Formats: sequence, structure tokens, C-alpha cells
Amino acid sequence: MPQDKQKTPITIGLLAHVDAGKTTLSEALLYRSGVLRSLGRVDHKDTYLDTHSLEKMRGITIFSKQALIDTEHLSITLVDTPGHVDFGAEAERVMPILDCAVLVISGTDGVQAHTMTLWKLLESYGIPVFLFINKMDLTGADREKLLADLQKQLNPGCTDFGANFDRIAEAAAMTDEALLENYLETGTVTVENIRELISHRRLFPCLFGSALKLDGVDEFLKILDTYTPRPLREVDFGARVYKISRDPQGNRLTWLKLTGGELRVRELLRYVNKDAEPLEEKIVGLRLYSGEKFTAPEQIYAGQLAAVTGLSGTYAGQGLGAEKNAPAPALEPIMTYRVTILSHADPATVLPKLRLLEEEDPMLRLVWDGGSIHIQIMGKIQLEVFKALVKERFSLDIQLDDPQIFYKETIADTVEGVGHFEPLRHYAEVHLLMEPLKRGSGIQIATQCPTDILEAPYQNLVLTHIGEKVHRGVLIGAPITDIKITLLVGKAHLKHTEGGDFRQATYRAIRQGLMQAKSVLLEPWYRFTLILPTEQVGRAITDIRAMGGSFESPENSGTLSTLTGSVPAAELGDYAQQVAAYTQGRGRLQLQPDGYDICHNPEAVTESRGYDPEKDLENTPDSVFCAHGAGFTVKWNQVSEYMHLQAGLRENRPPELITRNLRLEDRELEAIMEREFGPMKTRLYRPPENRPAAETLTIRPLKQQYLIVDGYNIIFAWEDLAKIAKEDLEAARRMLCDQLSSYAGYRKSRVVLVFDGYKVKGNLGEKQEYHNIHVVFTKENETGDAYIESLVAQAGGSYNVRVATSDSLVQLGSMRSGALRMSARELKEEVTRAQEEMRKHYKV
Ligand SMILES: Nc1nc2c(ncn2[C@@H]2O[C@H](COP(=O)(O)OP(=O)(O)OP(=O)(O)O)[C@@H](O)[C@H]2O)c(=O)[nH]1
Ligand SMILES: [Mg+2]
Repeated sequence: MPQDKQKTPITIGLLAHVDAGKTTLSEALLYRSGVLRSLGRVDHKDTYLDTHSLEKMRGITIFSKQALIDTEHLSITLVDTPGHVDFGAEAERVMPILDCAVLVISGTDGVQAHTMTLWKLLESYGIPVFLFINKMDLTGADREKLLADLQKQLNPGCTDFGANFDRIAEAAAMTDEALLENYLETGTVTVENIRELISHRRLFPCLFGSALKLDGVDEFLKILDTYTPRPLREVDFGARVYKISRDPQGNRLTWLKLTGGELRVRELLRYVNKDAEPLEEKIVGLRLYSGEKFTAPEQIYAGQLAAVTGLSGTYAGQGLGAEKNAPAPALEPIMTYRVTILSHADPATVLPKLRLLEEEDPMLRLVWDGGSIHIQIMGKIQLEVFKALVKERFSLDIQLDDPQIFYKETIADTVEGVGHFEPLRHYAEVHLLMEPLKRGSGIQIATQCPTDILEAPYQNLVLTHIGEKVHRGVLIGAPITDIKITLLVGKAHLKHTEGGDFRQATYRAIRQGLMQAKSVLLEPWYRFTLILPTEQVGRAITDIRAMGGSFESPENSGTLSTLTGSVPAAELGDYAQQVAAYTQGRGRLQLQPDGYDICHNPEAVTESRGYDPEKDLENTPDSVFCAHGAGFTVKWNQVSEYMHLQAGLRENRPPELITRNLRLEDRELEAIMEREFGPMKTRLYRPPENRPAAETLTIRPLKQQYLIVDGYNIIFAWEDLAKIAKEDLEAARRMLCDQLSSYAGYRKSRVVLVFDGYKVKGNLGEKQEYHNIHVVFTKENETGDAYIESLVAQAGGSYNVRVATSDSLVQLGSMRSGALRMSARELKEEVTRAQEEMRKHYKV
């Protein structure tokens, strides 16, 4: 089997709408590169990749699978994906592990609705794309028209790579100004230039051919070998898990791509499972699969894809080591069905079995509502496949009925949810800020809580509890989405806070927040393109209106017209068939999933569900407080009268009541700062973007933090800066300034960075503004320590002031004055955490 260590490992995914010829192209590439001695055919059920009985039966790919191919320079893992819309999610989940993609276009069908869906996904994952325009052997495939269509509908950078190098170079130069200038001067464009353009998604190589007739396949291998961008791999261990499955012996396989470092058999892997429990497990075996066969190397390297045995708590989408978890997939099932077990079996024993299938396909989401099992599913074909899989794996017959649209809920205003959990010898209180986000954002999690109010480990617990489960809305109990949940403040008890207390308080806080908010019901929508005879546009418009949809003005091109717009998935039913019927087969409806948006008939849906959030005892919005040694329940709408911490949002209570203590302290500190540094230029509190000014008034700025940093001490304590300082002290200073400046901006913290000028002869000392932070160089004979001490002493024992240093003298001094101290390591952690949050928040 291939996989030569001298060659660059590359993962390439094959994507397309159903029947475009992905599996046929895989077969052709395997055959022409010498892996296969004979050429199999989908139609003969003997391909290398469509091996599952269900795939052979239906003649379509259902599960993504891989094959290994070596070209002259590359060691390629080719991932074939299913093209049917029902399995779109299966195709999407391999995207995070692709170095590049091959989008197959059927020469007779051109760009389809599903091609557009895939194209947009590839764009959002930033994956370079090659295009293979297949089935050119069939009549009706028009090369010029197809290329023009690709350039118009996908990207103007789609370029025919079937031409000679000069033509390719010329076309490449046209996509980039600098390159064009150089090309006009020197007449040269290098292969490296072209790879660069492909890697930045400016250029998309296209090749026309026929996978079935092996036409263009050798050229395509050559193009991939030459132009596939060579990714840089990280040195530190990192991996992305994209699939969980079981081999015929029942071994649990974790499919992952190593993005950095190496992985060895018998190595211990430390990671955190879905329930946030830390695990340490041994890698029992590594497998490099190609088709159904595999080799078992002792070690794998960055860039390689492997199935790993020995891990029990991994899950699809998980990031290991330096790698972060993958973002939530964009394609998701929009229907739920009720599962009825026809065989004689106890539902309690069936559920864990079905859970195995759920783990292997995260898009099959099971919901147990206490009485029956429901399953979320993409469409009819997936439903049939699920039934057949249950039969094959567990010999169980099931029936799926009662299809329903899968709704979601969100909020329209900003609220603060409070949860308190204090039965005897328990304690936790949590305040969460809940803000609406734009459609499709999902749930975002952050903290604004200073660690001196709630220690970092407790904060992490709260953040985990927010993220660990699907929280239900209060309209119909549907999952909530598009909300940013920020930990404002929280409180633990020195003795009584136990493991599950913060979980209870967090869940209750979310529900309490939802009860106060204006909730909004969301439903799945489709973007549609309806092409039909012009005289029937009127009829179509009436239908779309009746469905609660919207549309743009129709485009007329002679006898045919095109109507585009959006419609709720719930109303669509068999409209595609209706179109075919009333246009006598001349009309065509194309659909693209368009995510969730405001429901067109919320009253009807809410009424039909009859959900009462206060009766949903598993998801209660109420809190538990303690009096005279016994816990008692407080209704959600009275929690604010009992809670132990002040509200982060001002609500209707007199402001002085809430802010009295903080304000005094803040003002005094501010006066000291002004004496030292002059009036403040930046505002303390920046309202989040997109929020109208009036609303920001209801939010009280959190306690202002002051951070005094012992500059040189930190530079020499942080390894990265120390290294730089050895070469160039000024550069290290500048880097520290930059990091603290962005930290100060994000954390709303006032930062004073002090550099010791004690030994510098004739130095007069200097105070500078560096963006939003103060930088102080002390005078000759004035130590940094002394300056810091005097600054802290003026602040007079405020817990809002922290001093960051590893110098024990300074630490001692500031402790005496009452300020909190931070070690260099703690500062590093804080700065890094702020950077990560910022990245998450602004999605940079
Ligand atoms: N004429 C012609 N037929 C082709 C060509 N490539 C594939 N086919 C046929 O198209 C049909 C679908 O091919 P597949 O390779 O299964 O397509 P796919 O994209 O893998 O389909 P899914 O995996 O189900 O999404 C089969 O009947 C192939 O024989 C080609 O170049 N020319
Ligand atoms: Mg296929």
C-alpha cells in the first residue's frame, strides 16, 4: 500500500451532487495511479469504495470512505463523500480535515443547487478547490458553456488547466495585480505562484474529462501532483477527530487527521470527553485505511489520516492537543420522526444501541422525551438507510412515523438570568448575560467575571455547563440558538460548593433568563429557484405566498421564467411534484437549505405543542435557597429578591443600591490614575457593537480593573519574550505593549506598564500613552518596585488593583498595601485566555 514517508501527505476530498461521478473518478484515479489492477464500476457493484451492502443495493455512496494514492510528490488520502442531499452532513463533516477538495461537476447537469450548497461550505471552511468536469463523453456536454457557467456561478477564477503552461500562467497572472505586473515585465509565473493563488482560493483549476472512459484522468493526477498547495504542518501534537465507527470485530475506531506532531502506538493520550471529564488512554493501534484494507504503522506523522483504536471518549468534531473543536456544522437535519420498535425488545435496551449509531453519525440525533424515542433526520433516503442499519447491526425492526419539523428558539432582547442552588450543604450562584446574536451564530459562550470574584476553575465549570447540553427554550421546549451567554458573576461557598452545584445553578440561570426574555420561534427555510413556463409564473407566485414564502421579481428569458426566493421547509411538502404536474414536466424546483429564521406561523405551532415551561420540571427556571438549615424553592420571577450577588443588569431597582460600594472605590482609583496620567482618553465601557445606544444604558459596566505590570520582570519570565529580548530588547518591549494593549481593550482593564530605569544614567523618567495603556519608564535612582509600591499604596488596599510580577519583593510590597498579585504565569494565562475569547468573539 502506498504512503511514502518522503512524500507530502495531503488529504483531498471528492465532493459533488449525487451521481456526478465521484466514486467513478476515485476508481479511475486509483486505477491509473497503479493501486488497482482492474477497473471496477458503480453499475457493476464492484468498486473499491462503495463497499457497503446498502451502497451496492442503491448504487449511491452513503458513507464517506478513503483510499490511498501516491503520485510523484504526494502521498494522497482521497476521501470520497456521498452526494445525496440527505447525506450532505456526512460530506460536510470531512471538510475540517481536508487540505483541498475536488468538486466534481456533471458535464450534462452543470452547476446544481447542491453544488452551490457545497461551494458555499467549501468557501466558509476556506478550502482550495480543483474542479473535474465529468461525463464529457455524453452528448449535450458543452465545454465552453460549462466553463462560462462555472466562472459566473462559482468564481471568475475557474480556469481551464487542460491548456499548456503558458496559457495557465497567463490566466493565473490575470487574477492578481502584483503577479500581473511581474508577468508583464518578466514574462514568468512560477508553479509556486500558481499554488499560492490556489491556496488562497483565487484560482480554481478545472479539467474536463470522463471518469468512466478514463479520459483526462492521467492529466488530472498530474495537475493534482503539481499544483496542490503544500500545507505547513505544526510541530506540536494536534489532531481533528472527524468520525467514530466500529470495525467488523466491534473495535471502536476514532478517525482523525493529525494536524501537528506525531502519534505513536502505546502512547498515552490525555484529553477531555464530551462530559468535560479528563481521560488518559493508551493508543492501542493505528490504522491507515485504503478501501476496506488497512496497514498498521507504529507511528503516524502530521498530515496523515488514521483510524485509532483504544480511545473511548472521543467524538466527531473534537479537537485534540493543540487543535480546537470544529465549529458546529452548517447542514443539519430539519425533521424529526418517532421511532417505534416492532421487534419484541425493551425500549430501555434499544436506546443504548441506537446511541451507538448516533455516535457514528452525529447527524442522526436521538431525542428521548421520557416516553418515546424521536430521531432527527435529513430526509427520506436517510430514513430508509437508518432502518436498514438498525436491522443489519442489531436485528431490530423499527418503524419511523409522525414526521415533524424541527424548530428552534432564540431571544429578541438582552436579559440577565440568575440561578441559585443551595439545598443544605450545597452552594452555587450564577448570573448570565444573554444577548441575541444574528441568525446562524449558534450559542457563543464567554466570561466577563473577574477571577477575584469567582475563581477560574469555577468559571470554567460554568462555561462547560453552558456548552455541555442542548438547552430548551420556553415557547415549545425546542433547542435555543443564536444567543451569546456571558458569565457576569458567580459565587461559590468555601465549604459547601460541590460537584454538581454549578451545573444546577447554570441550567436554572439559563431558564430563568429565557423566562424573562422575549422569545422567538425559528424554523428551517429553503432558498428556492423555480424555473417554469412564463405563463405559469402567476400560479407559482400565488403558491409561494400561500406557503408564507417571499420572492424576488421573476426573471424572464423568453418562454421560460425564473423565480427565486425563500420558503419555510414546513410548507413545502411535495411541491416539487406539484410543479412537475402543473407544468407538464417543464418546470423544475431547486432547493438549497438556508438555515433557520423567524417562523412564519409561530402561534399555530406554539398552540399545537401546548408546552408549559413552568411544568417542565427537568428544566426548571426556579432556584433553591436556604433558610434555617433547609432548602426552599423560589419561583423564577422572585429570584432577584433573594439572590446573593448584585445584578449585572440594573433592572428597576434604585441604582445607588446596587453600585454604591463599587462606585466609590472606582471613583477614588480613577482620581489617582488621573493624577498620575492625566484624564482618561478611552471610555471605560464600550457597548457591544450593533446594540442601540438606549439599551446600553441598562447595562452597568462591570467593576473597573486596574492592572500594574512589572515590565522587565514579565519579559524575562515569559519564555517567548525572553528569547526576543536577548536579541532586541526594544522589540520585546513593543510586543509586551501590544499584547497588553489588546488585552486592556478587550477586558476593559486599565493597564499601567512599568519599566525600571533605575540604572540608566541621566534618565529623567517618562510616562507615555501606548494606544490604550500607560507606559512608565522610572527615573534614574527610582526603582520600578518603588514606583509600583507607591502607586499601589495610593490606591489603598483595593481589590480592583492587581500587580503582575514574579519578583517576590514587589509581590510582598503590593500585598502589604492590599492589592492582589499575579505571577508572570498567571498573567500569561489571562492574556492568552482573553486572546482566545476575542478570537472566538470576533471570529478572526
Ligand atoms: N457516461 C458517463 N457516465 C459516468 C461517468 N462517470 C460516472 N458515470 C456514471 O454515473 C453514475 C453515477 O456515478 P457514481 O460514481 O456512483 O457517482 P457519485 O458521484 O459517486 O454518486 P453518489 O456517491 O451517489 O453521490 C454511474 O452510473 C456511473 O457509471 C462518465 O464519465 N461518463
Ligand atoms: Mg459515490
